[in-house]
Amino acid sequence: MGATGAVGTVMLQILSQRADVWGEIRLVASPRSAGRKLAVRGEEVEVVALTEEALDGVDVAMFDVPDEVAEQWAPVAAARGAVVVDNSGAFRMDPEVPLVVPEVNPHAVRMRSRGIVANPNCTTLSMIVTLGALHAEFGLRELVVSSYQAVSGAGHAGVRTLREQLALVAGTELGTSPGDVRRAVGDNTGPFPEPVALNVVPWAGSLREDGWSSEEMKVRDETRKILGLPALPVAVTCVRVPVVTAHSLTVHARFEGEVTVDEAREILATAPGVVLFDDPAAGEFPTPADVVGTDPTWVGRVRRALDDPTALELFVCGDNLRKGAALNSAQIAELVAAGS
Ligand code: 2RA
Repeated sequence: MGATGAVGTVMLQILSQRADVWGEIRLVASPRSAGRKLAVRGEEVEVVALTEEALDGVDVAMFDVPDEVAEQWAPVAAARGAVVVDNSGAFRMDPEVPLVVPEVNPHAVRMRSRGIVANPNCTTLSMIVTLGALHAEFGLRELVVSSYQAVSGAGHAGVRTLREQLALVAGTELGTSPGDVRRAVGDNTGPFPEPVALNVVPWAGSLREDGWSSEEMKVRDETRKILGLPALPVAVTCVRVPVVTAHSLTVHARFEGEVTVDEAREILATAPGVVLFDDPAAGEFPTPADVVGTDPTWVGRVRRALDDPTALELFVCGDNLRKGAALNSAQIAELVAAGS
């Protein structure tokens, strides 16, 4: 469901690249996109509109649709016998719906009494595999993170907006006086509250209580649920940056006892789904421009906190459309298909 969206498009590539455990793959989208033909597993498949009949005979339904569509249709799909893997925010905090990251809490996939398994938000997913590996060894006690989120997190509209704004500012002297970028891009801020070209925007999502954004609340709540730490202190600031794809985060993680960088590096070097890329003396650390299009979470800048021997500082970077969305959904679906 949502085959033509930004995540759906990547999902078709991922389903075409991974071991093919699927029989029929049915592509479903809004009536507006019905009739389009899209390639998956080397075949052209016609997109059909989302109806009850489109769900007939489906074993696993991967949803990447807005919250309100998932809220309405995921229970319909589950009632017709499908296990739903949902990438919306509609069910993530439902106690009867597991929130699963296969490298971190694969066992949770079985606890799906509603027939729905939730896929975390891309910002949480971009750091949680790294954090899960460190938590398993050291016992996480507190987290402070800032995100540097790519515009594709806001879908095709986000990417279009950045490209249009870049075209308006490229080759100019803009960015040197207050408001000059804003005047150049006009009202064309798309899904973002401020210009994103030549800028950073300390906002993602919608307004929640006391000035927090929905995105910040998701990172906190989802991290707690996935790691099974319901009282974990988490402080988050989410920021949008002029990057097309791949979210990055700075992470300050405090653990139960003293930690060393050597131990942390050993854990990260062997953790499934993580690549340690950390040699600042050689200019080596992950950046979105290098990790985009890849599957792992990349981690670098591993340091022990200067003022706290129980804390580590990290920089993590991952493709928000792959591990941050479609790949994690596909991995969950594969666990279900394998009998979990
Ligand atoms: C964003 N995390 O980057 C959101 C999308 N799920 O906007």
